[in-house]
Amino acid sequence: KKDLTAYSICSDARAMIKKAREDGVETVWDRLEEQEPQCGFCELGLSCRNCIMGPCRIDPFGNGPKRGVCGADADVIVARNFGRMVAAGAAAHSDHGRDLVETLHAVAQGQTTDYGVRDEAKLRRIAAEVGLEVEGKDVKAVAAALADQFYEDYGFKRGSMSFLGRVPAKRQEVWKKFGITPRGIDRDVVEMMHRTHMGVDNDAVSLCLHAARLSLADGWGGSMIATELSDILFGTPAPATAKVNLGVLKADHVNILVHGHSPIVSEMILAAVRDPGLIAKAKAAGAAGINLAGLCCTGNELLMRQGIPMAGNHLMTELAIVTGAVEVVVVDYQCIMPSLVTVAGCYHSRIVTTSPKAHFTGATHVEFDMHNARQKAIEVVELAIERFTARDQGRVDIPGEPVDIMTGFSNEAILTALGGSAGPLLDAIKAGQIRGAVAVVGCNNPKVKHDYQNSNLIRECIKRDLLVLVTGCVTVSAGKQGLLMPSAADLAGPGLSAVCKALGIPPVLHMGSCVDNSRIIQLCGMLANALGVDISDLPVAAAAPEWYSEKAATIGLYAVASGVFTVLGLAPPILGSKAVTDLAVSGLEGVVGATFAVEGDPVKAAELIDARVRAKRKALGLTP
Ligand code: SF4
Ligand code: WCC
Ligand code: FE2
Repeated sequence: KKDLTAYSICSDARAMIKKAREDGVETVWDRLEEQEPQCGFCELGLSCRNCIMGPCRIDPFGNGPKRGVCGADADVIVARNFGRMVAAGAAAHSDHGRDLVETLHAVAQGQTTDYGVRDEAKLRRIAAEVGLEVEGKDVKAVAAALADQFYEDYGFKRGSMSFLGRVPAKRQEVWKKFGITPRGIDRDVVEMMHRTHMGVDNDAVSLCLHAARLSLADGWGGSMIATELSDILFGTPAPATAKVNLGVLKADHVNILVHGHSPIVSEMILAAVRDPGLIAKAKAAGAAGINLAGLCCTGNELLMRQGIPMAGNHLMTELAIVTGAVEVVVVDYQCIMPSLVTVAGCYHSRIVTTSPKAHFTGATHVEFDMHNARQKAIEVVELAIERFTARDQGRVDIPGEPVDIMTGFSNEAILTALGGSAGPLLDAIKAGQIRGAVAVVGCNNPKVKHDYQNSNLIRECIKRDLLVLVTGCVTVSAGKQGLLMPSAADLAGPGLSAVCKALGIPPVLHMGSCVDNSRIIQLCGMLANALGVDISDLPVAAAAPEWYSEKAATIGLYAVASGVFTVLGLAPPILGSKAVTDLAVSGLEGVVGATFAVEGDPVKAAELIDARVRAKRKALGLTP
């Protein structure tokens, strides 16, 4: 076995990997080792299972087959595989968005009392923005009209998707020129499945352009709808402080973790843990109270809006259970390792699944819908209290002390902090105090040392006076290192540091969950509009240093297709095709004004980002 320091930079992670070994619990790292060496054909994108004349694979060294049974070459196979990957990511985000549209619809029709509109002002603002009549209408009527309008974004009934008005005119021209304006979320995802069936789209460039289009249907469509409706239903985030790392678990409390993505479930669990009757029951069972903490993106949703602490990110999900202190992990969908059921089985813990779309063999299924959510959440908390009585305190080990973080930076909150408009941010950028902005987002991946690339890239960026925006699992990577507090301004370059100290904000702003990358792309649109330029002219960049998921591939592609240079810490499975690789790392510059780069070293990645920022600043007539 490798030394513990090889796995993670976090002391809480290392302590729990050690405990997992002692307790005989298998983790993600053990299974990665068992899989190695992983398939080289698949890694390069050169294997195809799209029909049963196959499976086929192309020899990357040129000695074996150059074509699949149908005649598809390396370029077509790689492009098709990548296209399906992007489609799956868009489907995940957007189907999550659909659940929020259905919830808003149910609220509007009076079909649920469990949910309601918490931010009516935002509801009215968004409805007006997308062209609906709001004057003189009551909240339910506006909600009904907005839900109907968003339903149409999933199909292809109207000419244009609701939020394309947020896209700067110059960017819209680029999309029109290359035929990549998204038309409808479901339509563009389905079309990729169609195109990648045997014998349909057999040109790598054509496939990649459609992948770009469907990613835009996610970024400016499904994800954006998920973000905006979550704010309307659960409140628009505002700055607050909270805590992070496994130390947020409490040895004397009933501990419940929420994991997955949608606030529809986690918000109901939050309401239930605050129920005085249930708290009394927990006390009667011998606990000091009920403690709720988050994992992954639904954790981010509760953190952003409610200040609920974060126990960890993707690679911490198994390890959180290894503490022996977790009664129940409530999950909905996405990024939930099926191994959690096995890990829970080694302790007294239970995995509770809640979505009809996401069953896990061996888990306890408590299905949530719009009409029963509050009641089901109470049942889950009761199960957790019952489990507490089965906990073996002798096996409990909660490592470390929680670290303080600042959260809640929605675009609304950022503009408020700046005094109402993007003007002061633009002034700071023009003056070179803030040289640019970098979104550092995405996951963990056991192929790289946990949190190392995420947190070190952030350090390198802020040193260079680049404001950093984080979402998803990077939030926890940054938070545990103290980078989400105003005191981290001391680690920033002199310009950024001064701005942060004047405003009392951290140099790294937490903007939410993965679907909330839509906030960042919207902010880019606002900055570009304020300057009268395209997004690709801005001194901005994005990075996903430790990404693992199909969703992250989709986010990366919509960032690039929106004009944002994007650095990936691990290569996507496209290297088997020179044509697709060349397009990704250079050819796209001439199409959408941005490319991907692949760089796993955080210092080198920061240098690539810095070079982009310099070039863009120079082109805008600013000091580099
Ligand atoms: Fe092989 Fe072509 Fe079928 Fe893919 S689509 S499995 S390359 S025959
Ligand atoms: Ni978003 Fe990546 Fe976390 Fe899952 S929760 S692991 S996609 S960053
Ligand atoms: Fe996520």
